[in-house]
Amino acid sequence: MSEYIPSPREWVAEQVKLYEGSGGTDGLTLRDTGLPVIIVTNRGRKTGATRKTPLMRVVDGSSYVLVASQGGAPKHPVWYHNLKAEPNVEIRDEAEVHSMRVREVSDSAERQRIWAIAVEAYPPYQEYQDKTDRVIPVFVAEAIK
Ligand code: F42
Repeated sequence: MSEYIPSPREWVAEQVKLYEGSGGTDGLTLRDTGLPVIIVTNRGRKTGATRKTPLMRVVDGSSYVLVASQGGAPKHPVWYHNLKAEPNVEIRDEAEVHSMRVREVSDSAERQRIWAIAVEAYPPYQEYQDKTDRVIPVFVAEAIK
């Protein structure tokens, strides 16, 4: 296992600590929204270190949908580039951990369908898209067969 480097954002690092430290029984939701969160464990594309990124839990059948919204910021989050470089990840959903591979959704019809699912799960995604010039990237994570 490579070294784990926590997020420099304290509230994010705290959520990971609580969620993972409890084995997926505590810290499961985003702040005061009550909406569920997953933890994506991935590799840093430059450091090779283990990174852990909490994201909203968006499900499409047995796949997870990962939305690189970063609150509608002008730039993609760093984890977007990490996932493009190394698509094999682990996803913790409460007490379950799945080995998965992500792919960015590029087909526009597929993106439209997936985007609607994401916004239903977490409505602020639409506000984030409306306030930024970039097209917010969306990944689908599927179990490694
Ligand atoms: N972010 C989202 O984009 N979407 C969500 O649905 C979402 C939900 C969510 C729920 C709970 C929660 O606690 C956080 C949530 N976030 C969500 C925030 C998310 O977890 C990330 O914090 C946010 O998206 C920002 O991601 P980021 O990867 O840009 O993080 C920054 C702050 C960061 O960690 N930067 C590191 C640093 O040191 O500056 C870089 C870490 C890194 O990956 N480095 C790479 C390496 O090799 O190790 C190299 C980077 C490079 O330069 O290529």
